Amino acid sequence: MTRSSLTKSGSNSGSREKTTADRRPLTAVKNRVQGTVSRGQGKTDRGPGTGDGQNHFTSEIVKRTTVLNKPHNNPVKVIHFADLHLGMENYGRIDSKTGLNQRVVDFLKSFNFLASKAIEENVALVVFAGDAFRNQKPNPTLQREFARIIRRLLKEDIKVLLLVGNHDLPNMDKHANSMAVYSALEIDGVYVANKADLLLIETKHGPVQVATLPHFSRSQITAYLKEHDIESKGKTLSELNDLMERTVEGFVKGLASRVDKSLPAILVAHISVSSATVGNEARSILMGNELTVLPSVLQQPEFDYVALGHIHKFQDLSNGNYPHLVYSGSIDRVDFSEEKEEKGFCLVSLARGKTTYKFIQTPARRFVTIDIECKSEDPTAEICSICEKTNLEDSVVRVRARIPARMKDQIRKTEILGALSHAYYVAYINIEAVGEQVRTRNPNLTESQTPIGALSEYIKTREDLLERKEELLAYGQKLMDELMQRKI
Ligand SMILES: [Mn+2]
Repeated sequence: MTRSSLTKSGSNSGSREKTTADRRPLTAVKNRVQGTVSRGQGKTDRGPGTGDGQNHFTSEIVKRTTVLNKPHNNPVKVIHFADLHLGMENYGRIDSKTGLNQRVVDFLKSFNFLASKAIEENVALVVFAGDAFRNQKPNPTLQREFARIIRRLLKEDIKVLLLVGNHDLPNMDKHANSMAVYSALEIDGVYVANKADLLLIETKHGPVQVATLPHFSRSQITAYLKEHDIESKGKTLSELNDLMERTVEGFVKGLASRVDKSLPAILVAHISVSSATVGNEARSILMGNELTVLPSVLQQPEFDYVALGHIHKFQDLSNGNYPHLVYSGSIDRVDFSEEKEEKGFCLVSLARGKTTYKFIQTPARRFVTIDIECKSEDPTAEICSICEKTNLEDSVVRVRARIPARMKDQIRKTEILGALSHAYYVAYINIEAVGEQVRTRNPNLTESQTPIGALSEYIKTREDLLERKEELLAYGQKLMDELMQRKI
């Protein structure tokens, strides 16, 4: 396995040599094409005071004039994954071995599985489509664990492209994104993309063009429009959406026009596509707070594969057209909304005009919902029996039982917990009482009533008792008399 490209990242070995002769002529081109990327060496548009989040949009068109090396004949093997969300800790305890939350261990396990697959399959490039951590401020432990896996890939001469997603973005433009340390260190083989750009990455299987479209918030696009004197005021919401979608389309077409058609090209984007099926992660999309684009905006023929991130469900939106337009989904389950989803990543065989891919499942944590409609006279036993019979090994489980309201007090939760002891984690047990009559308070029943007066009012409301009214009142009076006597 060649380690030739690890010139800067490897400090523990002096014996590595640059062997790839075909790499040299590309360097100049590479730097030019990458000019707008925040890798430190990109000097082209890093004006004074520009932080990591600034110049989010590509501001110049870099034209390549140098003739590139011929691509290799074989396809380039690429892994596309997204939405790692390292640091999600719901439904997890601290793992005593590692000191990490078990859910973090789960996500790392899936990520390591991906790295092993990349090595085993001799992958040349790993494309990450955004949202590395739960938020933009991952703690040092999470950063270390993430870096360890990136290092595993680099050691095998696998190039890594990290696209900035919404969860990676700082609140302030001048602050760093969650993966900015990789650009600050200028680690050879790692590319952090925080703006619309076209990169040329020389992999061990040949050159690959990667067009990058990080997450854009509506306010960023509004600012962009303002900067470019495009009027966005006074428009209706739908007119504004159209304008924003056209703006993104302009970015994509601009990138597509720069693609060298003799080489394979990928578009990687962290964005929501209107035809996608969304889960919990996308509440803001459904609520219209987020920019959404049509598949056709991204599915430009200049590209051979469109690697999407943001939506956690794996899905191919290409609708029979070329190139494939794919959400790889997240590599592990974040919550119950992802219970039924397959989790994994895409192994792409990238070749000009004939790219294919397959979905590979990760060993993601199982989530299981047990829904029970109780019918028997002992709902606890009924719930326990179903829980015991369900395969809950290594699973996060929740129980949702519906029981007749009159039995509500009979539920023994400790017994149900016992019946779930073979699960990895019990999220919750929810008992819903059904058929409970909604009683409205009779306005005539007040504290100023005598007990017998109150009983009389009550009987009036009960048709089934009315014919025995006198009898019931007599018994009631008798009881009251006895009570009064005892008191005395
Ligand atoms: Mn996202």
